[in-house]
Amino acid sequence: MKTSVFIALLLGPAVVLGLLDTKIKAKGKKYFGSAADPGTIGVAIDVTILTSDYGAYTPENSMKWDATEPSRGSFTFTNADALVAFAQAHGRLVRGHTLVWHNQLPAWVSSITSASDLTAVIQNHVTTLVTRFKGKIYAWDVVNEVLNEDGTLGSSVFSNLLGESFIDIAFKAARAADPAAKLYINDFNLDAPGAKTNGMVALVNRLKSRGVPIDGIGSQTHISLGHAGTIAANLQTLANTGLDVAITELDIASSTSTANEAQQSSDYETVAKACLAVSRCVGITTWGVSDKDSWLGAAKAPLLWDTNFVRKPAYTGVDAAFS
Ligand code: 9MR
Repeated sequence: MKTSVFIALLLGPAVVLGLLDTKIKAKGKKYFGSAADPGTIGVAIDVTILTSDYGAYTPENSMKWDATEPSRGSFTFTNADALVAFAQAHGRLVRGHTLVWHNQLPAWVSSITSASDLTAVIQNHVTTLVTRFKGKIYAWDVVNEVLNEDGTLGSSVFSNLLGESFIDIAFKAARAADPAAKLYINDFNLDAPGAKTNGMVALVNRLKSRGVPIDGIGSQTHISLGHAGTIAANLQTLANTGLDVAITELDIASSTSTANEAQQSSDYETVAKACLAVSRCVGITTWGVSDKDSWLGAAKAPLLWDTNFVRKPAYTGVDAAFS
């Protein structure tokens, strides 16, 4: 074992300073969560951190369409089951991610050409996943990243064949399969005012006016340094639709330079305080535990623990917000 890892195991996340989830709950929120999957729930030090500091898990990839229905009508749940079982064993929440998304979508879905066929496929996919985990999922990201940056509906097999109605179809199927699960629309670049935020608010208002069963807006919050200051007001703008809001995939792209680590710590504190300041913000999920496993790559150092699983100034920033 590398000495640094040994020291991290000795001094790091296992001990009493953890508990961000406990602290955010003391502030009236439901959870402080992380993305997780086989690559982390199978690693002892990740498990230590996931269970000391995090109260909710979002499967980073294992509930996506390519992972769960790689060929039509043939479902595979090995990794999704493992994540849900891990959460249940530790008494934690799960955010299901994601039912309908144009990425990580098998070719057999993209090549559908009939609206009625696609409707049946969406209904079967959503119903099968939501039913399998009924009662075990706090919230589902029912649709993900449906908007263009200008706030209009993005192009996908779903929108191309069904227009906006694919969103209605997915939410209605999800509600029918698990009436207790909170149902979210999830997207990125909802961190500041502008066309995309306006488009999201308008879309949510249309969905509500059509009676679509929607409970929340997920703001992914993949940001870079210095862009945290507009988040509280923007979360409030989203919450003014009357829905819950959540920060669903937080990370802050940076580097390991000391100056950047200090700015990142301040930015994390600002984001954490933003959720606290918005009464409809239910919780915060970071998109992973350590920089070692971030989708952005370790050089961007975007998370709360470094590649040796030592807490960073970013962690201290979140902790300060909750303390
Ligand atoms: O973190 C995920 C990464 O492991 C996958 O390769 C990638 C593939 O699309 O998806 C990443 O997670 C994304 C999430 O599901 C939706 N919002 C953007 C996230 C980062 O790309």
